[in-house]
Amino acid sequence: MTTTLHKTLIGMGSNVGERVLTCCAAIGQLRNQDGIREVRVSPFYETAPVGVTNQPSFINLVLEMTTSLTPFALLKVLKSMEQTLGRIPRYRWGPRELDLDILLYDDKVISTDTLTIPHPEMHRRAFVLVPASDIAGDWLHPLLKQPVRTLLKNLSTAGVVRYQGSVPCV
Ligand code: PH2
Ligand code: MG
Ligand code: MG
Repeated sequence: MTTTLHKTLIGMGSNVGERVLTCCAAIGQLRNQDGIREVRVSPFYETAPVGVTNQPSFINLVLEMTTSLTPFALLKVLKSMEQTLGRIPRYRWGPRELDLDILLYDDKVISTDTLTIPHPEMHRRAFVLVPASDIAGDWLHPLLKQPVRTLLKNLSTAGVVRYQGSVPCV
């Protein structure tokens, strides 16, 4: 049987607990996940909180992966991984142990209550576009029709710096 493989870009963030270790654990689990392969990992960044600004700074990175999962099956896997790795439900844009968002999935456009692709905020967020440009700069945003690296040129990258500590994965 043949399987159709898709390319997807995932955003990862953490600002509670052992941020780097949690991200590394998530990367390890994704590499072992049925239906996911070829996980490419961006550099890790330390980023100032956006939206709700009185919370700790984040670790942010992105992953480019190949998957046989549909967008909704992938969403289910990511949400369950957030829980397994200790995410406690809080308010919107608040602190979180682990956040895994589907940013792009092939050139698909999806708009439902539970899932919106492309991620509706990605083109406004330097903490997404800086790591995304590192590993997927050519990827065309299917609505804005511009590559990720061009979208980044419209943004300030203040508050997004390479993480200086050690990263015990990748
Ligand atoms: N995620 C948010 C809100 N604000 N700020 C940074 N720096 N990094 C994030 O991942 C982040 C945020 C909600 O998803
Ligand atoms: Mg998010
Ligand atoms: Mg999320």
